[in-house]
Amino acid sequence: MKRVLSIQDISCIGKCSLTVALPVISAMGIETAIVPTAVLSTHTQFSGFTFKDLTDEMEPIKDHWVKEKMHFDAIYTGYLGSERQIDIVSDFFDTFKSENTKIIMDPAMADNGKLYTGFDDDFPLKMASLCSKSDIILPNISECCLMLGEKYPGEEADEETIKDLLIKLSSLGAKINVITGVTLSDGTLGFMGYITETGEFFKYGTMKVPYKSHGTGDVFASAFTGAYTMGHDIKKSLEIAAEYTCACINNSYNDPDHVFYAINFEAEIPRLLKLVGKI
Ligand code: PXL
Repeated sequence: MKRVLSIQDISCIGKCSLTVALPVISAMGIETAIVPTAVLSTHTQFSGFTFKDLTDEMEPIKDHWVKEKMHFDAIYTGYLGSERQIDIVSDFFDTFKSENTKIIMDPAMADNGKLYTGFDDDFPLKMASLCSKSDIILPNISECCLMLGEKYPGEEADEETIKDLLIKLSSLGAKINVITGVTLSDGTLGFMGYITETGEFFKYGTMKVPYKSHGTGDVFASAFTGAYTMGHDIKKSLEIAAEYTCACINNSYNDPDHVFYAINFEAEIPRLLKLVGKI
């Protein structure tokens, strides 16, 4: 069985980070090991959330796994709670990266041009420094601009603007650069990508559902990580992730009982399994 390591927080209520990565990647038949970086009562879009930092546990966990000779087919990072955690994650990459370990980074920290509560202005630059160790990075438009120190062009930025950002993003050193949450010229919502080595652009869009919620990037990155680890190629894995995320958003949109803080990712897991060819 393939084994993925996911390093991000546990938001006890929030349907994001590890409470998405664990069920989604496990459902695809992949062992999902975790390093929880913090425990929050909810994600940070609620007010009054609690936050227990787990940074001090990260290195002892790593040291134990070195003794156990653990191997990971992929390491997938999401929300990280502090600059020190970024340094420790960098050590995890150095320690566990082997020839066939893919490093997937979702620099989850911002939306609508603004950093999430709790981060200071230097944080995106620190996150940017981790990109050079990644095979693929998956920022949204806000995260991309903050890491580059570029002006935020808004959620409706056109394809030329996104291409320009992708070229700049590639200078951070990742092999494949993908910006999510992009409105394409045909009115669909999807992603645009750029392969650093070849200079090739690619893109894919799905129906734009008029519904905005939280944790969509986490659903996308988890589905991508699972599909890619299963052996689908990068573009196909990104397309599967886009189709699944769109279905989850649409499910919430059509569900009068949907919660405000996340999307109905659970309801569409059977569709994801069909998309990856598991059922
Ligand atoms: O990527 C979403 C996310 C993950 N983790 C925490 C968050 C958020 C979004 O707000 O607050 C703690």
